[in-house]
Amino acid sequence: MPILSSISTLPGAVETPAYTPDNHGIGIVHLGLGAFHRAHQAFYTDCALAASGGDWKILGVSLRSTAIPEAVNAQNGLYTVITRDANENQVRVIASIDHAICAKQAPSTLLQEMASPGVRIVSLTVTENGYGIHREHGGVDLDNPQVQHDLNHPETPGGVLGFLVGALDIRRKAGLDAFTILCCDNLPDNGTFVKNGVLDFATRVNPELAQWIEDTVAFPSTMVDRITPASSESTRSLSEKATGFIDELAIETEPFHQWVIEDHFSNGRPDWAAAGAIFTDNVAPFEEMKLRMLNGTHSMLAYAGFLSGQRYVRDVMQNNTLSTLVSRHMQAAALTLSPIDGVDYDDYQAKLLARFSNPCIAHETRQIASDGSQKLPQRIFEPALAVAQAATEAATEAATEASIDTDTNLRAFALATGVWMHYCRGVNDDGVAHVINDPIAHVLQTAALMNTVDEAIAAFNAIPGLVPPALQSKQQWITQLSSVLSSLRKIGVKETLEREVLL
Ligand code: CS2
Repeated sequence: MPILSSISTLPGAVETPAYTPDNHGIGIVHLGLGAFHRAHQAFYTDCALAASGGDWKILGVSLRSTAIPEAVNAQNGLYTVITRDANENQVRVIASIDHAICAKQAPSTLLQEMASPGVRIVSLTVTENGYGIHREHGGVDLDNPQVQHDLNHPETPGGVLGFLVGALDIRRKAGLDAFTILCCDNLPDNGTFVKNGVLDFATRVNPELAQWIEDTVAFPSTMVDRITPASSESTRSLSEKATGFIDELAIETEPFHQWVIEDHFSNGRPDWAAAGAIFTDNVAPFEEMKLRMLNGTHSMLAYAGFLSGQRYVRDVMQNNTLSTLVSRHMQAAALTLSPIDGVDYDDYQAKLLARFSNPCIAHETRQIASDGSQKLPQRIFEPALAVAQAATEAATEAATEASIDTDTNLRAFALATGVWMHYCRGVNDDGVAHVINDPIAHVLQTAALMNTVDEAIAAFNAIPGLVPPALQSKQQWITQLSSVLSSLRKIGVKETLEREVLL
């Protein structure tokens, strides 16, 4: 079977780009060429090119992998997106990626590409852990070996900050306009997060460069959403059957997609609204809603589900105990949010439950369980702190009632934290070992394996930048967390979850 590399020979049932890919130049460099980017920003850009044209094709960059760029180039940037739910499979070929390079193999080429005059946006999906930015103080993480390397070798960087600052330096010296830096990772206020890291890095290189970046580079915040599991053999075979071609880059995803973007760009942008992107001047409430209701619940169900032997999110949703806890977590998260005009949280929750239950999306609990130390602060600890703080304020008014409500609302977050800590032991209740995929896996495992519950909680609390000190100091939080963890240790995951439902 030939490799997918042209849109002219595809069967009629496959949707093809409604524009001529060769007629459009590159306007975006994207760092992080994984499945999520291919299902989300590249799809939006494909729609924008079809609707309004422009030189907005994407140069895709893998920071380390050589396999993905090789496949992208062998396929002329083309790949299939299979949109799946119980009703149908829609197959569409996307052509918005022009070509790709591996940053590790060709750092100077990438810097030159990022500095080329046509590039007006550099976007990123490098995961929460991929920035080299310190989560506590927001500056560069000087303990990160990649950051150290890039500060010492600015001409051949390997990390995100090194490339961004290096390319902006070349542009400034050449008298070119800056590009917009568009963070598309699940982090609160992600534009400001990256801005602080970039400015700190630039200040260490050259304070004048930092000032120029501050004056000219826009860092819009964004909220991105589309549930996209890692591709599998079955994804590739679905694509082969539909297209008649081999496609190493095929992805499966859900019909739903959402992109809320702060409308603040240094140098223009594609017509992403053509695919439904929402432009606003305040992304924060949308991001908080998604991080707490979708991602927070995802993390809880990933640990609870994985430890109860559920492989996929859709299996979790078929289990009465787990699905009750899923709804309960979403409700608790919704209570921590401020209202957004035109958004009904009950409706948002109902849609999330339906999305999680999509029988055609094979989203592994193991995949979501990765990098907990990078995800839980914004997904679980921040809303837990919001509940605990609101309780302190209310306590002066109606002490007893407020404290009962707080216990109930805090419980959901304590459960999510407890199952994560239990997961971090690296074995399930039957003694079967699992790999903890996390940059500080060893530290987490040591803490989780402490003899007593109190010692374990204290060890997690002592990990820098993880549990906010303000939350650690709330007695109600510690009481709820230790009750969950004691139960998990004493009667195991299954029974703890069953009892939890009855509370
Ligand atoms: C998930 C997200 O893996 C995870 O941590 O919670 O990747 C989630 O699927 C996306 O944010 C959905 O938009």
